[in-house]
Amino acid sequence: MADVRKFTTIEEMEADTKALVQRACDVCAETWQDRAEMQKNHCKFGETGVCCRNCSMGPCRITPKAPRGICGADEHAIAARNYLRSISAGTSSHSDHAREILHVLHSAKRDGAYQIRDEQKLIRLAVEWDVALRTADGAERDIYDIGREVAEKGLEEFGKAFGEMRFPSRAIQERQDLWHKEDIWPRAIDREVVTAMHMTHMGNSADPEALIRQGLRTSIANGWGGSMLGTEITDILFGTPTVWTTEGNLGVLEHDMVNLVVHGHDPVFSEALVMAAESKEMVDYCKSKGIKGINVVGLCCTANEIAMRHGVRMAGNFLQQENAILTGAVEMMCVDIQCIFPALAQLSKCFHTKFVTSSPIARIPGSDYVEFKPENAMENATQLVRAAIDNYENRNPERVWIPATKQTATVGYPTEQIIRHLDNITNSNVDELGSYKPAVEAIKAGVLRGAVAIVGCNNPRVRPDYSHYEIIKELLKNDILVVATGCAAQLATKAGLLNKEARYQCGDGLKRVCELMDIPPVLHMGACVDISRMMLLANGIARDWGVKLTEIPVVGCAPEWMSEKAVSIANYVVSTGLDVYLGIEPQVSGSTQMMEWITEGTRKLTGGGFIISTDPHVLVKNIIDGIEAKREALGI
Ligand code: NFS
Ligand code: SF4
Repeated sequence: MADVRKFTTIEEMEADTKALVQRACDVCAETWQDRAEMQKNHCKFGETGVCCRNCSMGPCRITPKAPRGICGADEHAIAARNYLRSISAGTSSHSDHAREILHVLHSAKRDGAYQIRDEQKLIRLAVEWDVALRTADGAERDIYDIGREVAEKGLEEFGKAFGEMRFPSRAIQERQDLWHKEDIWPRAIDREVVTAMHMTHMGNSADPEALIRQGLRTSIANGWGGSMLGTEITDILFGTPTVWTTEGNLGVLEHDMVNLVVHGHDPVFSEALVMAAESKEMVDYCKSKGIKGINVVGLCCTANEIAMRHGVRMAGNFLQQENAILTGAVEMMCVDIQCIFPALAQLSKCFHTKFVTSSPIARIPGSDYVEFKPENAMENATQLVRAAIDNYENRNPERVWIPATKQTATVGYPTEQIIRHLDNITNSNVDELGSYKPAVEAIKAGVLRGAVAIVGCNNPRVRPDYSHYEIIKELLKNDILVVATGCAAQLATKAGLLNKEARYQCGDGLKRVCELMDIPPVLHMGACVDISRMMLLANGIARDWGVKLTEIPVVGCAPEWMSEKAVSIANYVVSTGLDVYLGIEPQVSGSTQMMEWITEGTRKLTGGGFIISTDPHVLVKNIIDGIEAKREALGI
């Protein structure tokens, strides 16, 4: 008989949250649940995108009685400008993160804190970018010299004076031609963001089409630029992820160990902390205090990064960040950039938790600020780990409550790993090594109906994690493979859907594919910057199939998105020719023209568009219908 595992239900997760929030009341602390209540009845102008404060004649708000701002901008211009600014902010976040990592590669040394771990990947990139592998006299170049030159070329992508960006030429010819024809091939990352800010300044573009087009171009600068750089260079520095079995949810915190939570996005900081915590010096120091050990766990996308490279356990996703501190069992929370609640500073003061910020990009009042630089990485990290150990004695056992809930998860499926698993099932057919052809064959045969990339955040506008959960479960039943990143991947972890046993929840076709490939039905592809991996996956499937990207039964879905990064991501997925199903409405609904642009207009331009429903059951039905329609159009 099939061994059907027990998943962790949303209700069980909610029971833990409820108990933790109750503890916040006990110590007079406030949580996002309280603040969401206080913010209820959001401003309708902001919510629908028709408030403009781009100059000090305003703010101007559009109503039937006041249909234009003082300068004459209408609701379409205002909503489109606000939307483009969101895309730009999202593109900036992923890309600036990538820039930092490029600088780390540039400064990497054989005997330094950061080394080159994946030389093969570096060499492949060097070849792609015409970086010489040999010196003029034919000798092999030092891999660190190659690394430096690749880093310089990568940094040029941000601000080159002439020409266009490199990575979009990784896309299949049809996409490249389209990006050129529509004039949305980005020139340089910083340039597209600056152009977007310029276009939206008072007295410039008021034409939604022009603003949408710049939005697409800016988003490609992210997905086929900043994010792709972030992923590639992180792999080169820290190793391309491989499969690990790990655990997820707050039950990974330990009663008798020092709990150090790393939260944010940039793996440079968290990698150093993991290394420091594993060092003999710190392990011994911990023992000398009579403590069992140091337990480093991750939150949000940092968790995804280090889980895929070290098997480090994951404490949870975005709306659980306060819960971690509310357990009373966290000695230190170290954060770097993005998705960090400023509220953590106050909340941690209600417990013994030290809250440490580390980046000039994310300064938070009330935190301990220890600026983190690659030059002093290990020194800083060791000091922080020591301080966490020292703080253990301040833990008040009476204030500790760690929920028992956790699940095992198999993580770490970048494209390279997926290909490896596909190779396993092609047996002797050498021609098919290194290709997605077996996956294409499975889709053509209908064993697999298609694939959905489930990505994005949590958002208090909807029941946290519920939409992710309902949508994923339904897709699996319908033989649709799920690839996941970000906080969506964390939900899958907490639920138990990243366990290989979850195949028993799938339709017969998907179950068989999981058995043949020895994979879970939800593949963890990493952090949100790694959605660039998903673009390469879709691109590879279209290439090996010999069809257009718009034709394959592969789509994106962000059921609970909230950040501007997500707006940029959704746009680059659409630019890549794939439909995106959204569970939260973009804030442009005050403009009929903008609603038309994001759902239908972009489809005419790029072949992809948004399908929106705040009801997860409706949304998943739309996804399945969309996938079946693509199959029908292909005649399969
Ligand atoms: Ni993505 Fe990651 Fe989570 Fe959303 Fe934030 S952690 S980069 S933005 S909230 S998925
Ligand atoms: Fe008002 Fe125009 Fe200024 Fe915006 S740019 S605040 S619509 S006057």
